[in-house]
Amino acid sequence: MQRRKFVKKGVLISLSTLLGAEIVYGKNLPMGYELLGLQDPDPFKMFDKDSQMVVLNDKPWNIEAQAHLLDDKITPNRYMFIRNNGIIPSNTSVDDWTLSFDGESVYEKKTFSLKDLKSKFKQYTYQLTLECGGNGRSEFDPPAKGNQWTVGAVSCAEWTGIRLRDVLEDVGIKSDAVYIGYHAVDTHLSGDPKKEPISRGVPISKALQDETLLAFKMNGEEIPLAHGYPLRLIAGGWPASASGKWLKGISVRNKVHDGTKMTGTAYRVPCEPVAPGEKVADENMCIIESMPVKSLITYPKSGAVINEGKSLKIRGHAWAGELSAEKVEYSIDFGSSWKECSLETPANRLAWQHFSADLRFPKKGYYEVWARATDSNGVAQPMVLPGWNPKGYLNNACHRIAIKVS
Ligand SMILES: Nc1nc2c(c(=O)[nH]1)N[C@H]1C(S)=C(S)[C@@H](COP(=O)(O)O)O[C@H]1N2
Ligand SMILES: [Mo]
Repeated sequence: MQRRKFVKKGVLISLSTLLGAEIVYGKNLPMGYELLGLQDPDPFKMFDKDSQMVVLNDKPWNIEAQAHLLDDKITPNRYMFIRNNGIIPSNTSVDDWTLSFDGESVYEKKTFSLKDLKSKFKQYTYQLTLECGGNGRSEFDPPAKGNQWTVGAVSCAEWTGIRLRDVLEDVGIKSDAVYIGYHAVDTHLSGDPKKEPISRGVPISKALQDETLLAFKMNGEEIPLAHGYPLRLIAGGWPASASGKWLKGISVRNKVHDGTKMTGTAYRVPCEPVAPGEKVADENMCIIESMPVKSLITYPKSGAVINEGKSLKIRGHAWAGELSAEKVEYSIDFGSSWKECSLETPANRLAWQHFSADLRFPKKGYYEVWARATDSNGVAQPMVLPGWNPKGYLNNACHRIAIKVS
């Protein structure tokens, strides 16, 4: 007689996380059983997100914030955007989680248990800005295919983990190492277990930075499932696609990593500017590295009404990839004059910076407040849409909000 197979404990735990409740008789569930509660899920409950978050796609789940939801200095889970290329794994159990290092540029493959990683290496905590390369895509014309992100695919949470550098030192890498690539356990939309939904990476120099983490905590707690539980690579300041969730492997490569979404037009832009709509050959597309300078007004919410004679305090964040923001200015006259905001220094490298200003309006009427950040190289955000590119990446145009004085 064949024994009936039951759902494993680790799977049950992840299913419970997705459902937001314990599956009381879970040990009776046969393997492969489809729970009704997961068939028509409420994404806000399932992912513990605020109901003002905007669902752009449910297969796979892609959810963005709105500017005013990102007002916290450190982004809490409920306002953090979700970007998935495949299906969120349900077999994530910390108990038997491992991370393997392989590739041309390691002497031999080495596997660590998550427990070992946590106990063997020193832990660090940093606030790290993660912005999807496609944030702002919805404004490009001709339009680019993909999730139509407006401004909400950015976050700055506090991540705790160990330095990838420390582990690479322990593994031992050859001098010809040029890139690392990540491997994860989310499934391809086709369901084909041999296909990876995404496997990106960063040059070895970025991998060896202090702030590049193998993270197992977000904002002081276990990483929420949708954001990479139980282990995630974090490479702040670069397109967030470089920060692999549900991390199971790191390949140390002797050439530029060629995993899924590293090649062709994925996360690449034309090396030289092109006219909108122009076809660009693959060999003329360059990998996006550090993200460009950008800012977001997070208070007040666009459309706010204030009384005549009252001043208005605005605030928000600015970030600049590998660089820092040197100044943030605002304009209330459609960019013909600018005044400086006060700007805080970052909590650490690669964290977004907070700005604020007290605004006065000359009389009753309609205004728009624009914000413009300048990075430490003196490069400012454009006021109009920057270089069109086939996949609609890197829109760092100035953010604006509407204000009525009555
Ligand atoms: N394993 C895995 N890692 C991934 C992805 C993914 O689909 N699978 N998406 C990437 C992309 S494109 C982005 S923008 C960020 C989004 O991170 P978040 O969902 O935690 O906000 O995760 C990156 N890491
Ligand atoms: Mo992304």
